[in-house]
Amino acid sequence: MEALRSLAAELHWVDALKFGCFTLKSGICSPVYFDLRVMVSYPALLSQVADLLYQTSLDASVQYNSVCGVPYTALPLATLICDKHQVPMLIRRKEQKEYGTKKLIEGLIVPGDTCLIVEDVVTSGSSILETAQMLRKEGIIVSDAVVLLDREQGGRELLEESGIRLHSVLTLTKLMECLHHLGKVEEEMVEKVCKFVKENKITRSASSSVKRKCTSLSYSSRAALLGAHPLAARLLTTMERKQSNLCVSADVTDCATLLQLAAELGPSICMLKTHVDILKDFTLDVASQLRVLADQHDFMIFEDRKFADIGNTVKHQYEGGLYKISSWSDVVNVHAVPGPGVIQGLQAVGQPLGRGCLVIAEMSSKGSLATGDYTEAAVRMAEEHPGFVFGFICGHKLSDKPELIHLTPGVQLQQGGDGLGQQYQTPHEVIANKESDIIIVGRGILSSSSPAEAAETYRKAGWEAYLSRINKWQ
Ligand code: S5P
Repeated sequence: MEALRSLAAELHWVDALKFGCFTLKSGICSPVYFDLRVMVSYPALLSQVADLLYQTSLDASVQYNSVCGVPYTALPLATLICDKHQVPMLIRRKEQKEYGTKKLIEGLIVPGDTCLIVEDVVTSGSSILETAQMLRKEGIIVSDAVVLLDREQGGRELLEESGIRLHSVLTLTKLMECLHHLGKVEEEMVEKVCKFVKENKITRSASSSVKRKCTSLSYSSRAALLGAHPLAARLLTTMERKQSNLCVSADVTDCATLLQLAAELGPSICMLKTHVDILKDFTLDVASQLRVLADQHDFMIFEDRKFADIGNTVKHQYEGGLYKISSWSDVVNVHAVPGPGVIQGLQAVGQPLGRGCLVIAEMSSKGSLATGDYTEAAVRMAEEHPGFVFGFICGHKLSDKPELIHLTPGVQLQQGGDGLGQQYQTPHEVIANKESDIIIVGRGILSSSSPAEAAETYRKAGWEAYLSRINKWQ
């Protein structure tokens, strides 16, 4: 008990525990917030915590061959434990590469070995679970996790259901008791925190219902959702009617071929993606002809312009110049790198015209920097502009908002690449496993001797993958 009180006092002293009203990701106001990352600035505290974590696993008689810290806060803790007790360490990569063979677990992987997971705070247990799943994929056994602080909001029970026993140095209740005993918090705050914990338990049904909601809904039911962008609603309706989640990337260099492709593939697609700046003979008249074909066959035009400048510049690029993109293209896309101004600039032009925009949250190319925190920031940026942004370019489902549409490029019937960094996943992988909504296919179709037949093959593959995904939940 003395060790725990001294730990509580230390954590309080370094400002790792904050009391007040903190808005969580879910929008709930929490009376307490932990910022345990600051521990790295206090080496004595860091080793004290590492020792307590080790002792806790020892007390519970946990047997293991290696230790893996959940990134990032627990990485130094795992390092200290491994160094002091000479246990091999495994590192989980935080930036989950969606393409290629980049390893997700670094270190010597010995299938059949048991790994102990180390974490700083557990709320729902999802970060531990994610780490466990990655280790288990490599054949490593995960049966125990040790954590500094269990917030007692249901994480322990959810982990138990996945075969992971949770051992904690401190629970939130015990921590509050210690702080109260030390005179650091008032009785009133202790009660407030206890009440919060009781009222905010995360249960299996609550955590899976969101996932179920997004991945099991049909395109047409998502079209009817309140909050769906009108253009997204129209697109989802078209997809259901044409039984197509196929966007063809018409990367051709002359207008005659572009118009011919649009006419031939029109019945099979929900969207046609263009790069008008690679056309050697673009005219606005061609854009008008393309518009007529789009309306006739009910597909959307997506000019893959990838805007990436300040708001004022992209406004001009979207509206003016030779291409006058906003006058004929339903959809454009943006890089998140300039910050929200790029969306606001485009929105000023596009929203009054009923256009929509996609945020590039991930890229299919090898070595892409659009991963991890960048991707998360891009998703937030999209969610913050619902009037104009209706989805993402990405490798897998990123947002739980069912009204946002995920489009994935880098798709072919066989996995592989093109020698210039492009990486391909199959339609089934993208739609059924990665839970994206639309496949974007270029050369897989264009290089065929019969693009119309190839488009039908891809349409069917994408549609079957979609049906298998939603039927899984029925
Ligand atoms: O990350 C991306 C984003 C896009 S929009 N990776 C991509 O490949 N694209 C585009 O999708 C790319 O510019 C090209 O037009 C298309 C893929 O073509 P494919 O021939 O490799 O299928």
